[in-house]
Amino acid sequence: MQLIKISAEPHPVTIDLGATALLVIDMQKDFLYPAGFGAFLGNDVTLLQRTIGPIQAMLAAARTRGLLIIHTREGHLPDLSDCPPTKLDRWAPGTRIGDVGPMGRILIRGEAGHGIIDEVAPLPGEIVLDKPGKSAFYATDLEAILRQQGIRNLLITGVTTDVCCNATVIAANDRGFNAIVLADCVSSYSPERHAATLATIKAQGGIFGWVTDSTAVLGALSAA
Ligand code: TIU
Repeated sequence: MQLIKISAEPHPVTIDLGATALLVIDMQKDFLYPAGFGAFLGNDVTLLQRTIGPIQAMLAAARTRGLLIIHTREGHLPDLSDCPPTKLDRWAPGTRIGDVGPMGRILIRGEAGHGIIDEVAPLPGEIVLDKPGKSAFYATDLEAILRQQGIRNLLITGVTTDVCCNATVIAANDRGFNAIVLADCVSSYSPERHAATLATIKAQGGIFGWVTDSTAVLGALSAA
């Protein structure tokens, strides 16, 4: 067992590195690049780009320490058989999942826009988990993988804070995993929703988990 103590809110958190995984959520071109899904929803995708440097630093540290690394990608099968109609029909035709954009069909597995951005690309041997929902636990093997690997703590990074990161944190908490969110490694298309989501996660003594940042985690790792 190798314990590290991370400064966090609402209080410090001590974790065993052997039971800890780094989760990199949906760092896909469709969310971070212009003319992808995020942009079609009316968002300024540049707001997400500040996460890239801190996530690169966390990936480097996790690789050095041999932490389990799991990258996720939101997306659907080409025939949309795994995409509920409710996830399509709220938006105008031409901007929906499966429609054709400059990076291929929006949020469809195998298309260019569905891919993870080069800056945080997975290395061979790292898990890449395709998910059809916002939560990384919905209709995926994530829970089984974590239990088989003896993981209890999740370092949460990726996009967006309020949507896929938040959905995953809530699902992780209900399944008995400690969710530790790195504030500089997550971002939203709305700074207000980013702040509100982090405030909710750490409220009430840490009702969903903890909020920290990459500086605190990297500091704790180098002190270990
Ligand atoms: N719209 C938005 O903020 N996010 C998503 O649709 N998916 C993820 O957060 N990955």
